[in-house]
Amino acid sequence: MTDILNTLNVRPMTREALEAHWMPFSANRNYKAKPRLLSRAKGMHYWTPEGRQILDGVAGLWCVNAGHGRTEIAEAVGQSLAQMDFAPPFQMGHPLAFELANRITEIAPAGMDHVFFVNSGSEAVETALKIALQYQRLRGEGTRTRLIGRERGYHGVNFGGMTLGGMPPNRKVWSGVMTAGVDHLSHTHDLARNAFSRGQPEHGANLTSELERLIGLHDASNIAALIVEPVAGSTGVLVPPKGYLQKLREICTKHGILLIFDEVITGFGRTGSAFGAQEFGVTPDIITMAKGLTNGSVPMGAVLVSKEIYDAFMVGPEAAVEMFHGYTYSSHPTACAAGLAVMDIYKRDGLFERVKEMAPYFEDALHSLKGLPGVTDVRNYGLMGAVEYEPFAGKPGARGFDTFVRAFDAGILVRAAGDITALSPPFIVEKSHIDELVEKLGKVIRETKV
Ligand code: PXG
Ligand code: PLP
Repeated sequence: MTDILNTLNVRPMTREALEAHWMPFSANRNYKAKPRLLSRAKGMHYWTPEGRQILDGVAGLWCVNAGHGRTEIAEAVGQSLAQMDFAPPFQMGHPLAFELANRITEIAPAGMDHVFFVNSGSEAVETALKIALQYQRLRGEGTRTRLIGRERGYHGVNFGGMTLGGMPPNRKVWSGVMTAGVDHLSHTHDLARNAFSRGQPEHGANLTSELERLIGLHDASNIAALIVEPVAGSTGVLVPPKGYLQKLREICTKHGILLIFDEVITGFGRTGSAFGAQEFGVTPDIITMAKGLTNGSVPMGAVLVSKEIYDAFMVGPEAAVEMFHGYTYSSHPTACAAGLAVMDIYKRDGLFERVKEMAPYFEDALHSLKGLPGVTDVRNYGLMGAVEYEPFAGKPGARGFDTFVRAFDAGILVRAAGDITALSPPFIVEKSHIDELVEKLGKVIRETKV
């Protein structure tokens, strides 16, 4: 195989060569002093430029659900690029976009049947919020401008999603210009009562009473939407307590508040169903998705809405634009081609069912880490899992990062979320891969120097 690094004249990765690239969400100086470079991927593995094999325990970044190096995707993308590199998405269209929207609605919860394309999870969230606000105006409820999120939620990094998310570092610096009129529910993470839960924890459904409290405070007539992740991913795999999502749905319906599920991580099989909505038996009004939509191969996100919402927009003069929103790269043909190839793979290989098959083994393996020094919790759902640690004294987050770095040295890729190690392997994972992941992570945990 010819190496793209040669084809594109990539210079040797000296310290100097690393300087120009300002890396996202990274400790730039720490990384550049001791880089962790990846240059190839296939199946369950990455390889470093020196040829060291790394087992992928997080599907890249929760996105490579079907495993790496799928030739069908590469071929679809190459052919699509050669046939038509770009098509303007405004007032114009191309068949791949319409087809991909159809394929998504085929696996979506019943009644959710229109898709708006964007380029990332963050854009999906901004789009969903704008749809929610305009929808409320269109149905004559224009006073509904408040939005509600949840602590420890992650909804991307743009202004709306950052404000609605509940990650303090993301909110602190830009707090002065954050979206007005936002409130938050408490998160559901309760180690005192739910530590070492397998699947959905028993305690916490009563936290939904906070939504009723906020409705009492602000009045329902001022609230447009609630956004939550069915399982919070980025902040460390927070599985919804039994009955919690159902209760949120009931309250939203009763008060005319739209329920948005941010399924950027949980979408496309991660929980064992196409969407968390189906897995937990709760149909929201809007679903945001990204990541697994193209198996991480080409940036793409989407917003799925109910027929009721779409129909509310289809009013006014037929030649008038219904929503003043869209991106240059909305429904980009390259991304659509990737998405279509991915939908075929998920279906043909029965990958969502495979999550259900592998989940019990993954659960048992992960929970075998209970009792190791410093481990305060192990939790899981589908092929999402997390191990939480007692932080190093006075250094929150340091233990999670140290674990991630030493795990990489040991040959496994995991994700640090504060003092939590998150795992979300590709759905092609075999029992032997799970054994290797847990064995190596266990060794790293045992060798931690407190
Ligand atoms: N919503 C959710 C629920 C997400 O998980 C986004 C929105 C934003 O998507 P984009 O494509 O704009 O990144 C995400 C993304 C982590 C991690 O460390 C997770 C994400 C992104 C970066 C890091 O777990 N999720
Ligand atoms: N900034 C300028 C000056 C633009 O012309 C555009 C799009 O035309 C944008 C930002 C938005 O870019 P995008 O559509 O890729 O989100």
